[in-house]
Amino acid sequence: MNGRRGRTPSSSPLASSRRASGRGRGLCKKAAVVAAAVVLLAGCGGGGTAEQAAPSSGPAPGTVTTAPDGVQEVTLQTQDDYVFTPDAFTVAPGEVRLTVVNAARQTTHNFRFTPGDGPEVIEPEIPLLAPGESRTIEFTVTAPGDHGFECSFHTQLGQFGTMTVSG
Ligand SMILES: [Cu+2]
Repeated sequence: MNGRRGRTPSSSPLASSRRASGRGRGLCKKAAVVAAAVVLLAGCGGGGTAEQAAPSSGPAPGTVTTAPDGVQEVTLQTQDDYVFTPDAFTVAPGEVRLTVVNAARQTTHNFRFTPGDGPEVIEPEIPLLAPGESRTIEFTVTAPGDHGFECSFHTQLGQFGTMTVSG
């Protein structure tokens, strides 16, 4: 829609809060400094793979696209329920960059490929995904077939999905 990516450091929410705090002038100089510091912290928190959830940016969840570096990219979302959105997607053999966005307000999830399920082992996982957080893993698949994935916290509640590697 607006074409902005969630990882852009100068995305609009930050920019607008910076403008708003600058308007306070003499009265709120201290507040403005504090606000700027908060913006800076928010801007560089978490390092490489953690970023603020931005469910409205980028393609719809589950849509597999190819990045400029040739890697397949797909984003899944979790919410305050026990469902992956979507719970199934298909990639071609090759490199995959998978992002899980936890759009929940209260529920912590995780993501892993179900051990022992699938034509080959995929080790990368997201051990913890707090509300509002998103994380990205990368892996390579070579063998066609279905890989089950899950949130290991909520398998009892049926939080499973399937990634198919096409032939
Ligand atoms: Cu979960």
